[in-house]
Amino acid sequence: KRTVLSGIQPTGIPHLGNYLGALSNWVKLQEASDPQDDLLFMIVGWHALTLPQNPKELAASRWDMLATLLAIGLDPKRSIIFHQDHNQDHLELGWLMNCLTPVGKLLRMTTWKSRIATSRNAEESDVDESLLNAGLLTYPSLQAADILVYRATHVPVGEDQTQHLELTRDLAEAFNRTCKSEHPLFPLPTLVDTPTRRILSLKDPTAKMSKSAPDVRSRILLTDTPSQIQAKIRGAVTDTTLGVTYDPINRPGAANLLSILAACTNEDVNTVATRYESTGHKELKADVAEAVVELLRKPQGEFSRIREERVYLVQVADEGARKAKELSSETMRHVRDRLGLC
Ligand code: AQP
Repeated sequence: KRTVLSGIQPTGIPHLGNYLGALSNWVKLQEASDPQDDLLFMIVGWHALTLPQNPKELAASRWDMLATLLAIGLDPKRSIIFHQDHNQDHLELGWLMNCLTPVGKLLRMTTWKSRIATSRNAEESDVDESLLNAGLLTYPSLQAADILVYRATHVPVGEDQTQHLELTRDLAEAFNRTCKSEHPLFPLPTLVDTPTRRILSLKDPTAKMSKSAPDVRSRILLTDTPSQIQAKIRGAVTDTTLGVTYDPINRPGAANLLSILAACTNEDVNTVATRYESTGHKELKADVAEAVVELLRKPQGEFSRIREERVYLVQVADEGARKAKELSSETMRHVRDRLGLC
């Protein structure tokens, strides 16, 4: 039996990177799963709070994210779809994980280091790290708790999450070692790789496509209209070399467009690249735009429909929280027992 778990932050409408790198893979896993597997997909509101959020926008994003998960094909009869912040067990285990996590490990997380770098760039002066909020530093421990509280075995996330999953495995081992018992409580979760590993910013192909990047033209949102998609892809940064080749190191912009096209058409990226060898970026961009418009057509229609069905969304969220809590309370009973907190 497998327990598959993944999450996404309600920090805005998901972009093509989230969709190709994570969400579409969740649906594939759901379709390929056995009936006895547990599948859990959550909207991680507590993680979103590690950066400043406007409460009204956060509330709207939480509903929109739930509508998105349903629109792309996650089925609440098959998968447990829920809000992380509806289940307090995450916080309790998160605290216990904090008590097992060496601060040095958190300080070495690349996500923490890149947040410091981002703040430095934004303020163009030295940043006093001690002023950054503690949640930003410790969120990998909470993420470990998100996974371990369901004793998840398989975690489909993007490659940017590899280091966090390693920490989760270390913490699971540390707990199993500290609280010795005949059977280790936590399985060591493995990362489920995605065929499309990383979609890059359309404006800066050295960075990943991101919800929070300041330039809205750097990302394609799942709600963008066909003309917005066409305009953004037409404006994507490429290079001046003639012809198209797949060379992620030296020609990251074109390589990104080829990866997007390959993901949309379910082909190998090198096969796609050979078709464009003797053409130019203009032709490639036109085909990428057409493929993305087609890929997003169905989820977009579903999203506009489900988004309006608030009663249904509340029902899905309540039912998801109930099922999630059922699984996590069993883990927490064992955790408290083994720690002497009973
Ligand atoms: N550009 C990307 N390419 C492939 N996968 C990606 N993911 C994120 N960006 C890309 C994967 O999407 C899942 C959910 O991500 P998240 O909402 O937890 O946020 P994030 O990883 O911090 O990325 P975002 O979307 O850019 O959000 P912000 O800007 O708010 O930080 C994860 O599995 C992630 O790997």
